Amino acid sequence: MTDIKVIIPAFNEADSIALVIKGLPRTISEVIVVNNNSTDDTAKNAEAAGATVLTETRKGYGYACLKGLDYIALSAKQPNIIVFIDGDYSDYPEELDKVVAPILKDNIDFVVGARTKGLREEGSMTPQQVFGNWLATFLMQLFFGAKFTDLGPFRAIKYEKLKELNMEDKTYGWTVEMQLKILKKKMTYTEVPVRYKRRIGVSKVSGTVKGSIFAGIKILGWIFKYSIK
Ligand SMILES: Nc1nc2c(ncn2[C@@H]2O[C@H](COP(=O)(O)OP(=O)(O)O)[C@@H](O)[C@H]2O)c(=O)[nH]1
Ligand SMILES: [Mg+2]
Repeated sequence: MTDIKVIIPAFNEADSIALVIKGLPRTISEVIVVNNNSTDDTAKNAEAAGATVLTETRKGYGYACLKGLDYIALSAKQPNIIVFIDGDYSDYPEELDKVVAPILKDNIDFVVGARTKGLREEGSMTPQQVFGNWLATFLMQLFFGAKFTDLGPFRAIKYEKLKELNMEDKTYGWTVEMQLKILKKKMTYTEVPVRYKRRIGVSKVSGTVKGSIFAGIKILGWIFKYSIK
């Protein structure tokens, strides 16, 4: 039986976190919510919905994901697959089966849920987010011949492969770092189109000027770092 664990980084997602957890297929062995200094009921609601709740006090998306991985490394039973999904209910958690399917059926190492234009709700991604994703994936194609079209947060990877990546980004470079390392290590990957809707609650990243600029710099920084290697 394939063991799948889900990691959800969450910062003030009290109104959406339970919907994400409950929307995931029942076949998941553990849902791990990494609460990052939330000042609302994120932790309480996640626990009530059946998730394992971890606390990471250092602020940052990457810090939260790394905390989840540290926890898994120490747990009794290691999973075969790790899925990442955001806590804001923008993704459709029930699409998890679709996202992991290429790993299960075709033995692919890594899958990105791509928020394809026709499938995402209008306004679910900000213009700067659409542009940033386009630019990042365009540069990855130019420099590395990559076939990604998105840096979407909803993604699945074989646990053994993820360990080999030695992930280190502490903030919003997390998604692009993973994709660049997949390319560098010549692991196999694919994308599946996923739906995407307007989030519940307020955006912490792309909906803020600071978040957008910071994320943009981090993402481009990773790409240029790899392009000169
Ligand atoms: N752990 C952690 N998660 C964060 C932080 N900022 C945002 N998130 C989470 O990361 C996900 C994406 O953030 P979001 O605000 O939706 O960004 P957007 O999709 O670009 O608008 C959500 O699940 C947030 O709760 C943070 O500093 N730490
Ligand atoms: Mg979001």
